[in-house]
Amino acid sequence: MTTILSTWKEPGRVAIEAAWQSRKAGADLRTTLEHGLTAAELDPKMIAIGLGSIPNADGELELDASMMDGRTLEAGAVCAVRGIVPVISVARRVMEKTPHVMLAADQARRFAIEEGFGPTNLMTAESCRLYSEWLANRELEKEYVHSLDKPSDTVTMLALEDGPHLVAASSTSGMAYKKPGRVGDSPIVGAGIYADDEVGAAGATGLGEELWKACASFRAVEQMRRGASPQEACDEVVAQMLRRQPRAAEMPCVVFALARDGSWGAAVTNGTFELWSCQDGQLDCRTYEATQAAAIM
Ligand code: SD4
Repeated sequence: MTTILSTWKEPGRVAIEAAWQSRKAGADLRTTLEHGLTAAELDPKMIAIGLGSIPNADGELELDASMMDGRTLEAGAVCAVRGIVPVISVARRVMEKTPHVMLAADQARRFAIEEGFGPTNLMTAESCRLYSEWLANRELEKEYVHSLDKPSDTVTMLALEDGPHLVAASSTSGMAYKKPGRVGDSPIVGAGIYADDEVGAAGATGLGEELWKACASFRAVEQMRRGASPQEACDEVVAQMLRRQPRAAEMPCVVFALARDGSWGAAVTNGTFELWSCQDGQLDCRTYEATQAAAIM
């Protein structure tokens, strides 16, 4: 049995369908998630991640991505990379071809170019239009206000196969119109993703500053290590965020987890969150609401 999870309705569907196609054709879990995220990154109509997503306050796309293998605890990540897609593939190469975990900004781009990735203009006509609109109204806007309307600028995926063996991966354009150089939780091992075959895997999406401070993914996996179900683990992480981090209540902060026995759960601090699942090709999309975690505070 192969189980794949993927965040957010639209980009999540593109990613999970592509991931399953790849898996069906015989891909291992790393390649399955790489192909899933690549499909969403390269789709110019998908404003969530990669090509044609929402730029920073300078009108430039800065992308973050990460991958972690639960068998070996190997991990690779890139952050604030401009003009390269798919960044998930660059993150995987950092994991597999360097002794490091993360490469940043221009030096990550240089590594990607050395690895054969071609520099690309990532702004589409639509992302330029959205940016111009934002620029024209920016005096009226509060920082991150657009992100409240468009929370789905990240796809985080978890995958499990018999063994059990797990891999986690994430790709993001980060917060819409973010300060140039800003990096969120998604490429940070323990914040945006975590995987350990001894226990399970977890991922995060939403307001990255708060998820990072909470070490959300690592904490969810550690809750499961102590015996919590994935749903209990996510509820506890979110409840603690709501108790200790007032900003976490203002925007969706999501943590979701997949245990090595194949069960999974998710929780969100504010609003709603859609999580796709695929069990040997059987697709489902479930909506999680903030009320459940708030209730156990
Ligand atoms: C970030 N966590 O960069 C990402 C944003 C996100 O859906 O998940 N949006 O903070």
